[in-house]
Amino acid sequence: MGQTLTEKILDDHLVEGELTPGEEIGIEIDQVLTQDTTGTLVWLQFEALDLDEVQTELAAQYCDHQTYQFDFKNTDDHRFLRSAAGTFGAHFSRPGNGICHNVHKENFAAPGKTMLGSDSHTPTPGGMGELAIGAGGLDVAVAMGGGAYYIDMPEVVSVRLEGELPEWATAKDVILEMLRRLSVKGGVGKIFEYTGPGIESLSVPERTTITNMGTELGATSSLFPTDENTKDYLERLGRGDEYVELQPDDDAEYADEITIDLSDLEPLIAEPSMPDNVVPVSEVAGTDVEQVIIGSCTNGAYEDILPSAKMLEGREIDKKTEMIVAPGSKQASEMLARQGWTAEMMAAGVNFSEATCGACIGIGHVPASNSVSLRTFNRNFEGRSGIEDDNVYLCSPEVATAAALAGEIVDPRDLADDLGDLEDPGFEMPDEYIGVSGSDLIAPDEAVDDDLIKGPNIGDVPLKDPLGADVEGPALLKMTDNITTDHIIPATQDILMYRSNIPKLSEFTLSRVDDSFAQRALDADGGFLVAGENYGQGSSREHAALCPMFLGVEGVLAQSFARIHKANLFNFGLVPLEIDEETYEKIEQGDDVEIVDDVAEAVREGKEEFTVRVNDEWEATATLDASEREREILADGGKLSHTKKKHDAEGGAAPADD
Ligand code: MIC
Ligand code: SF4
Repeated sequence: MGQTLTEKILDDHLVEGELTPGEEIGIEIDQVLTQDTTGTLVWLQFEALDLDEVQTELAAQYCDHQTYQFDFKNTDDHRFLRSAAGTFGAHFSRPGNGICHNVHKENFAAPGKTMLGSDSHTPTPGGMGELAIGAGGLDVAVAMGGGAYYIDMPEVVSVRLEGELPEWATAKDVILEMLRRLSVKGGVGKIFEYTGPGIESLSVPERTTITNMGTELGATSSLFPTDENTKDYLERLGRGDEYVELQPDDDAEYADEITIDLSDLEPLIAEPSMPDNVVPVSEVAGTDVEQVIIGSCTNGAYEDILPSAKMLEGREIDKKTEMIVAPGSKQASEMLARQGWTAEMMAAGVNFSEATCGACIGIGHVPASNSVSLRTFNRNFEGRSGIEDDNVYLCSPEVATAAALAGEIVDPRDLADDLGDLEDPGFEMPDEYIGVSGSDLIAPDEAVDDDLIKGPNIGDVPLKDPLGADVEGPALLKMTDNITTDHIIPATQDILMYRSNIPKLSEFTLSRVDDSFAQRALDADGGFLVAGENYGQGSSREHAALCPMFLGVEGVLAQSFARIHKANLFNFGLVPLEIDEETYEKIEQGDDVEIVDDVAEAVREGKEEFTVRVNDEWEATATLDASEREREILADGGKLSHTKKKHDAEGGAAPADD
């Protein structure tokens, strides 16, 4: 039987297991990516594991999320990251050089490689044939130390693209259409492999918009085959020699197939406050817009900003609308500036930001109260923009620019009809990517540090005791479906600056849901979180497991979990148990919950169904879906303790291997 492209790449990197969907596999990782808000823990854990040198072909540390450095804690984090990259052998991308996914794509991503990154949008280079997966920082630290990465073999689903995009429809509309059809949990346990004749009409930057936002489907990754377009893109980047042709076998078998006829697509938009609230733009036309932002790792590339610049040339944006452009990389900024487009956009009323994540997580450009903001980003979770009850819509650069011109949401096709001289700007790549001074990307052999520099806010990573026989406590908080990691540990500046200081950061745990939670959890000294479907979707931040652990939470009872978050719960020794809808409905916040068993022993012995006793009155069954490896990690109190234990047992000689 023929193989899918995903299977081919995984096969080349397989160190354990078989490629059977649902079975755990271990794979070798070629490249590692980390960024400033998850990277500090990555390196602190790398250090705690007594690892002393990066073992992967390549590792890159980016400083991109908080580059304004409002507080010395941010700057200390950046200095620590530079020192860690230098000490352990990773490339270092300076603050302001750009968003990790953009800079990685431009400089390092290559067909056929595997990559693990401590950011949920790590799958971005899937658009150029790299199989890239987002993970928690501890998994990334272990992979960087030469250990395998373990996941349940996903189902590989073919997304067959046919036809060509019509005028004013873009790659963003392809992924918005996927979200409209499948929802934010439609991709859990899946890798979407794009196939079919429609691929040919999409350039690599368009493909990476799709693979980037595949994360919003909950997918493990998204992947395109490589072809002349991939070769062409690499050549324009000056890396043509890295091209490898990669295609699935003709008789490859997929778990499922979805067909999208590109020619049927029209401009789409995700309404507040979930990326899958997708409707045609025309349905919300006429809504006043006070802010428009073009940028982020989804649509912040040079090729994404250029259409907007062309639409704005010789025009002015509406007087009551602010428009900001936040390029995804300094290279994009520099090219736009050298070609005169920056000036053109400024003349139209645009403000330029440095190349940063910034506004995507509420750092800068927070919308006004009760206003609508249109963004080309990938997430519009409630409050993420920095203000509660926000109204953030997600769309393509073309739709965003049309709104800036009109002062309200408008289908760009209608705006073009109204204006008479507005044409679809199309999608264009530069002949070659130029610019970016070398000093923004520091290679390991150019490192300026050989020792770690820790500021006063950079603390140790707390360890948990091994799992005990009795696991009981109150249901501390009952939550709904689709709780995001932005709910658990928000990423706004006031909180983000404590990412390297877990005791302080934990004070903010779930504050967006209930600001009395952290204190109540500490007082209870144990207990459970209760949630509906898809608990922990969104970011890869392991802080969303680590902080509840620090507060004493012992387990989560949820109808289902998002993939990365579930792995993070194991990594920090919290028991993730699945419950059915009836149990979820019945259990109340404040109820006393007890797992009836010697839990540590049962976990080690492979028990799957546990009895949960509530208020000593009623019982229900909860399921632990875990591999043998995850059970050992859980029972040892998390991956750090588990790996240290193994390391000690082996006489301290072996590198971490799981
Ligand atoms: C996000 O988009 O939510 C983030 C901020 O990039 C996170 C990483 C983080 O929390 O630091 C992600 O996507 O993993
Ligand atoms: Fe940065 Fe936003 Fe992309 Fe996350 S989604 S990496 S915050 S631009």
